[in-house]
Amino acid sequence: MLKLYHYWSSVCSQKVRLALAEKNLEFASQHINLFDFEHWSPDYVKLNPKGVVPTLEDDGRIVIESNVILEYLEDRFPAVRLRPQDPYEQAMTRIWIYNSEEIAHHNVNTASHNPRHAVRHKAKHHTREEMQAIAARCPNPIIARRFLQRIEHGVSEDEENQAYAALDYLLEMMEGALAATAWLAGNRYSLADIAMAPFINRIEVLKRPEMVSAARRPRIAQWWQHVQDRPAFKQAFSFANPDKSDPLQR
Ligand SMILES: N[C@@H](CCC(=O)N[C@@H](CS)C(=O)NCC(=O)O)C(=O)O
Repeated sequence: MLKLYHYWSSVCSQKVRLALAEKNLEFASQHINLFDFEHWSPDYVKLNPKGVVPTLEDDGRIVIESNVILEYLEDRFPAVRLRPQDPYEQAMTRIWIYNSEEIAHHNVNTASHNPRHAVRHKAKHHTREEMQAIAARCPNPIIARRFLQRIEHGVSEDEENQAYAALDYLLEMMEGALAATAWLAGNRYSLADIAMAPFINRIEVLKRPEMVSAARRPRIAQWWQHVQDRPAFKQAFSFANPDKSDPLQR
């Protein structure tokens, strides 16, 4: 039995939901509300000592890190293959999985703070002291420091600009890769596409959606349409926000 601990709009959770849907795998869903800080509760931290989502449980065995979960699902449930057979295409798959972690994730996270994360924190009406007490519960010193820094100062314009510059650079590489093949690692949809798709979805609702527009990056725009046309995409992204008080619903 598979169980996924995830948050509806978390890009890392969306990757895993995409792979589960492509592989037609059923799973029990445990929504972890990041803005009620459920990911720092003692019970959840026992599963995921980093205090982040997603976490996959497979018959009592725990796997963390979205990209590791993608690889795990591929090896454990190979009936629907999402890793190419060709060694070069496998290498390209690993590059895009790596890019999703090295470049996409933390820069999208930075760019998401002011328009998305801060808005939700504000809607919860915590006092500064309450937020500091919440940070003290975070098991991960890297995330706790970032959290404290952001509740005090937000994300500066300069940090945002740097994040967008990194994303622009990544998108340019992606546009280049899609000149050669229909999908990121070859002519078949793969874990490479799954690792990147949630970031394109997110960029569309941030401050510079033109970065992925058809006018600016026609190959990415076409690829993104093809991703969204997949039934598994529709299934994975139909997971609605259970928190109806959340000001954001995409
Ligand atoms: N490298 C990790 C990153 C996990 C991660 O940072 N997840 C985000 C959501 S996409 C999270 O839980 N953030 C909570 C926080 O920063 O407080 C993975 O890919 O699973």
